[in-house]
Amino acid sequence: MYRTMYLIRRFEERCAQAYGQGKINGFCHLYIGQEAVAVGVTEALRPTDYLLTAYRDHGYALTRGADPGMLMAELFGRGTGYSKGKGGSMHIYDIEHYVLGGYGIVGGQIPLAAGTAFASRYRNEDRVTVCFFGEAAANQGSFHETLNMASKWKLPVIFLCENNRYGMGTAMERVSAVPAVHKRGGAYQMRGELVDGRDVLAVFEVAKDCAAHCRAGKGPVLLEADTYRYRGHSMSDAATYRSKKEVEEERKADPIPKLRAWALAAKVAADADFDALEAEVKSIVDEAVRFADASPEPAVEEVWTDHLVEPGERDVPPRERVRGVKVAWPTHPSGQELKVTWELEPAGRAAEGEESPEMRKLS
Ligand SMILES: Cc1ncc(C[n+]2csc(CCOP(=O)(O)OP(=O)(O)O)c2C)c(N)n1
Ligand SMILES: [Mg+2]
Repeated sequence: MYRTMYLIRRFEERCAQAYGQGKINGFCHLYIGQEAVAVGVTEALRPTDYLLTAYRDHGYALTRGADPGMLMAELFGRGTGYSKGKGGSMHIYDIEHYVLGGYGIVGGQIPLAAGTAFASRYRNEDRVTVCFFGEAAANQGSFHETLNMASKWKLPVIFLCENNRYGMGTAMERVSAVPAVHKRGGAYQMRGELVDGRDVLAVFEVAKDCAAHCRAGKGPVLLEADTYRYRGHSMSDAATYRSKKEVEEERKADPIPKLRAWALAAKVAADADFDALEAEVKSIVDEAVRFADASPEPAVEEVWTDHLVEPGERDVPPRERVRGVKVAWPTHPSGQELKVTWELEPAGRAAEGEESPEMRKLS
């Protein structure tokens, strides 16, 4: 977990540098400070569980094992990137690792997550979907509409709200009638939980429990992680809406040194182990930047490709295209093999449904 959090941090520090050098264009949102959330959750899930997120998305792909060089190349707009440089920072997509984007529309990924969860139930696949979004997205209509249907259909989704306290420059308390997002689960008879998003081990434990809840057919969970981003909203934000002192205070709870201190105190690792890990990660990130720098721009003709996929057309796995390695590609049962055993609860019975503890607390 330390290695992955450190990898995200180093990778994104190099993104900031590359942005300043004009190698990354357009929007670029950094995840620095929030690493414990992606890492704790990913460790608690299976590698074949679906993952969707917003535009602050580089770190999730790294937690799933995406190729750092191809990821950096995508940000640099190079042809060796995951989407041949056509997606860029906000639209990271790595289907080999079940990372289904990267979305720039706030809250846009939330209904899509209900769709993937519906698909896995329909196909009788034992898969959980985890959908990450910010606290500002929880004020979007798509959030409420999706929670309603996901709860009604008992879809296996973890709705994971990363509450970093700001939506661009707006503090959550200024625009929310219910700033504690996890409490909103009660409105939809849904389990709601709050976790310290700076503590990777706490995130891991609660996410494991939430995934078990979903796999047991008990329906979705709304999990809120209390976290903070140390950088501006995007690379072009000077973050004047919050004080330096506030950021300094928050940095004292940085999840990376926190895990190191815990491991040293528990004597499960020594300083030398961390130093070796950090050196290894630094060389991986150096190599990623070298690879992206040396990669060609996509050919002009690429403007006309990949817009539509014909039925049955084979997609070339990105790592196969770029690295020439054989890639295990997700497959799904065909229509013939579908055996749908899941029945939707008749509408009339909803009123008899048992009240969730959250609902009881609120009423
Ligand atoms: C539908 C929509 N409205 C507005 C925007 C502009 N916008 C981009 S990010 C953002 C703030 C989102 O904040 P939050 O959901 O808390 O995520 P965070 O950036 O903090 O990770 C806004 C309003 C957008 N991209 N899409
Ligand atoms: Mg936010």
